[in-house]
Amino acid sequence: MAASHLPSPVLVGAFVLLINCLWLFPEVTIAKHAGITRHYKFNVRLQNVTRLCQTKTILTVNGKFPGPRIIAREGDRVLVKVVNHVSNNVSFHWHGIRQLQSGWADGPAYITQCPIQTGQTYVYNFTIVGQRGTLFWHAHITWLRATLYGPIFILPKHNVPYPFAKPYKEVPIIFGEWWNANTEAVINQALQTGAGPNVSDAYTINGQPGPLYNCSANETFKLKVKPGKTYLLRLINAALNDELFFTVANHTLTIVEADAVYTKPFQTDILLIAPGQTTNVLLKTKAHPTNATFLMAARPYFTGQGTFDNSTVAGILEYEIPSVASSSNTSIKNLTLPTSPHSMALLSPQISAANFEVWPMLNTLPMCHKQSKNIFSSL
Ligand SMILES: [Cu+2]
Repeated sequence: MAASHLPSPVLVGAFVLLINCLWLFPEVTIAKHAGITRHYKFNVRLQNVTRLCQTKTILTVNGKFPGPRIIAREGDRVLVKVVNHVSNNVSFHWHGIRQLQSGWADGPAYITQCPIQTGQTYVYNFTIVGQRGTLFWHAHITWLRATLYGPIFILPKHNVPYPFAKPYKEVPIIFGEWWNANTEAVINQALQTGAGPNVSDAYTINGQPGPLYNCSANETFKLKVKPGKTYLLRLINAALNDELFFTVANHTLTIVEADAVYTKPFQTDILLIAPGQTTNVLLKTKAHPTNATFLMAARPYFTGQGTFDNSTVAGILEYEIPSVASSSNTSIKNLTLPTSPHSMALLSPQISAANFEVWPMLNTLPMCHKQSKNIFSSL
């Protein structure tokens, strides 16, 4: 029965068909390497929040301030279902996402879409192509982005490492601006009078103003770290108007990415980040820290006409060292202030222009790849 060992004509035909299919539709063969689809749901809701000893009602996503993080890999498709439970019209911008062939998902109200009305739902649908690093999302109608914002972590594709040693932990550091007044009233007044909007009452790190403002010592962002580890700080400036200088006392930052493009790594003890910009930095913690806590701080610098919020937001870098007392009773007086000339100027009320003249140069980042900045997305 030798014939029974030969492939039947049906099997041969099926095999030929399969080969033809793979030839004609190569995406079938690479499907398992392509991105996946990630689903998020954004419920836009009101929430009472207390800052600087005043409670006010703000718009939030899922009751969180700042809002939830979106995590995806390069090549993934992201679906965000937004449900509007508030009386304001809303829309969301995926700030810096290139939106190749999906411009209708970009988000600016009245530009690429009608805003999402009260009680309505809209699904944003886009694929992240050729970008990896940190971006962020925020509302894109009137001034709702004052409280509606959150990070976007874009990881490299599966089995593609970072072009630097894998960090021990990744942490979002989101700068924002806080007004005690209703921010819609602030922008409406400015539009009616033609003058600039009233300046903010505080800057925030991850929604917290920190100990340098009145009545906010308990509203301080703390980053607990272990000695001798590398942390990836994903910095996002979600402030409305102000370019901010950022530093961590007695620590050096290594910049590795800006606006979802890797950079040639370089070290600095201070950096400038403008509203809408993002950057990733590596922070290597000391193996044998002399103190348990260090300040991290951000503040603007401005030489033009007009008023601005000339205050400093601070957070705390706290080493988890068993032999050192817990930070629960840390007071501002015990904190180590930055000692470098630049950093001292940053926290000094008397700012010397001479100290600042060189700082804007730090914003010129060397890029690894000849990729232009994203010109498709608006602020
Ligand atoms: Cu934007």
